[in-house]
Amino acid sequence: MRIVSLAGGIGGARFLRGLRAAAPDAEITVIGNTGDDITLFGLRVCPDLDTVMYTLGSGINEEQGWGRADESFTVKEELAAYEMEPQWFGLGDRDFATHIVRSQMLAAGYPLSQVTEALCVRWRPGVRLLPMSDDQTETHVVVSDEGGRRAIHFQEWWVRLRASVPAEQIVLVGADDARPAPGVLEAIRDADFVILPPSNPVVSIGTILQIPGIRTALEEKTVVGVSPIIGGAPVRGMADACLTAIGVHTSAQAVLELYGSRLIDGWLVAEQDKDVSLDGVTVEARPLLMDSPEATRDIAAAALTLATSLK
Ligand code: GDP
Ligand code: FO1
Ligand code: CA
Ligand code: CA
Repeated sequence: MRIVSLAGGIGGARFLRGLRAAAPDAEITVIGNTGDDITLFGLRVCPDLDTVMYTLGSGINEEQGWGRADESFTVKEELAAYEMEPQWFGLGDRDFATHIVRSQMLAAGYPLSQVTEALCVRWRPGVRLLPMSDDQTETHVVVSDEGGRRAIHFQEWWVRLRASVPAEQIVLVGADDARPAPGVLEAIRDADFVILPPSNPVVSIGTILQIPGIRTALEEKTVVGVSPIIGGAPVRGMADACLTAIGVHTSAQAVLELYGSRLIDGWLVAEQDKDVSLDGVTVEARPLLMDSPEATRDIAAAALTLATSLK
């Protein structure tokens, strides 16, 4: 069985652990979001790719959901002693090594897809992890404050401002000229079906769908999505602030409508959202909280069963 899954960070990574457990013999290709990527201190940081890699490779800080387990912050403290900015982004010592390897390979001319493959040799995530594109794209957020109206990097809005300032616009800079990374369209074409984990519909899945060619390729396939919104709220994080920015209500119904029935064939919602419906989409209600490995595996198994029945 060949499965393609798109993925953001924490929600995507946790779901993928369940998917790997539910389908141990499947060939899983993950198309990861790189819109969150940022250059800090001259190093290229890819938070969502790393979250997937560390989570599936058992190196993640489980409580936090991002960054390395057993992490220390000596380099960060030393940079702060030089008054180097930004100080609002917490890069740990172990994590720094990943960014150094990545940046060195990028500077030597390797595309991000090959760099990611090289990093995964160490982590053995058990899936093929592809960046959505080798072309650099970055999510920027338009905000207005004392400084006037300006665009800031997504990480500054999310981490420094905790999405407390309304996003007037969320833009994937570089999207128009970006091409899917090598292997992305082929993996979609060859997949038995595609699963959308409960990742952020705007800045994770929505970003991947903006890379020219990806959405159209997915529309040819059987696609089953898992709602990241339960009972009108995100389970974790500030997806509601992202949805508001694009004029979409925070509900399992509105996220399904945002994706649309051209893309989605099956949609898993939580039991309290069982009234969700859209013409052309099969909706099933299930417990959707990924609060244990078993519960997460059951959610992934339900998505696979639904996808198989719709194929
Ligand atoms: P990020 O890149 O780290 O923000 O992670 P993702 O984009 O992959 O996933 C974030 C989304 O995961 C949020 O919108 C959450 O609502 C959703 N999420 C987190 N935990 C759960 C869960 O247990 N169940 C469901 N259904 N969604 C979840
Ligand atoms: N999230 C935070 O809230 N604060 C941090 O200092 C932070 C550092 C960080 C470093 C590496 C990494 O891979 C992820 C990191 N994150 C941090 C998480 C991440 O920036 C965001 O949660 C996602 O990009 C949003 O999906
Ligand atoms: Ca993310
Ligand atoms: Ca379809």
